[in-house]
Amino acid sequence: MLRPRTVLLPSPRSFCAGVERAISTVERLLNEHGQVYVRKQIVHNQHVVADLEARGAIFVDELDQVPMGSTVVLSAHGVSPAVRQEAATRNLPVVDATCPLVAKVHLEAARYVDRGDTTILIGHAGHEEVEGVLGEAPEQIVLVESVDDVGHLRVADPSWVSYLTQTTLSVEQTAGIVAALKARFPDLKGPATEDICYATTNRQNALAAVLDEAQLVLVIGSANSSNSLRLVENARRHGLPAYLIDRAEQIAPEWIAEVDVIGLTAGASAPPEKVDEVIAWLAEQGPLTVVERILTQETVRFRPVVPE
Ligand code: 2E4
Ligand code: SF4
Repeated sequence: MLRPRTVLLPSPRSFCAGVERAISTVERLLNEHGQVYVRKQIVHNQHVVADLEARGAIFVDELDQVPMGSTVVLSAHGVSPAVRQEAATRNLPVVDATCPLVAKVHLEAARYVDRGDTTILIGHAGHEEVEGVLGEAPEQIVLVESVDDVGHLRVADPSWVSYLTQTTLSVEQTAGIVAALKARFPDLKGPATEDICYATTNRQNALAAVLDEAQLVLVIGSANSSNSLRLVENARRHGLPAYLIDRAEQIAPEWIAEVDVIGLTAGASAPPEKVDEVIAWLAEQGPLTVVERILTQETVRFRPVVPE
């Protein structure tokens, strides 16, 4: 038995409105048809994908793996116009589970590009959301990942530059990049409201509120989940050991051996049951006190997806 421990549970954590909506879209189609194709992981979480797969969802990487005429769900991270075009060409009815807050970034990108701006997208290379937004105008949207990248930017006309961001970035890191962009391009224009979404921001702020007390941070989420990774990074920047885990069994005994206070949170795509399972596992190791730290209540809900 280990010594008594406290778990601090920041709230909000786990599923956001966009994830709930994307998962229920697949569930509804499974209830109606028993089977449905989904392009890419509906959200970046192993458990969610495995559970839907067991219930009949077929996840594919690209649309050419979907038989002609079969309905295909597009994941919460959004797609480029080229993917929509391909679906139309292949006669695939599309059910679009793109989060409305990602769709908003696409609309902004199209607007900036239409008025002729060089559009700078702050985000992580290779991420599906970034690929989708870049696809709105590959020759006019430039990706920037760091302050360093800002120094190397080349733009057609420095007085016609706009920026956008991926929805799941670190609020703090992004502020530094935006400041560097503004210093380089004084006429820089940006979105009316922040592109980093409410769920990403709330999860980061809620975790930040326990970082002074915690000695270790565990973030439940999968390795390709951008918003979950940002939580781990924020905790590490605060000087704490922090780990991303999918399940309790991944917790190494030495992580918790000398620790009295653990901060435990979950990314926006990680199911709430996984948090309960980790708490149950920690309680098996020794006496445990669980304290929830509610920073804010989330009331955002999105309308269900309407088939196109
Ligand atoms: C769509 C947009 O983007 P990230 O890798 O964090 O996605 P994940 O599926 O982990 O989280 C939900 C989500 C979906 C976040 N932003
Ligand atoms: Fe939408 Fe934000 Fe959730 Fe992503 S994290 S699905 S952008 S609400």
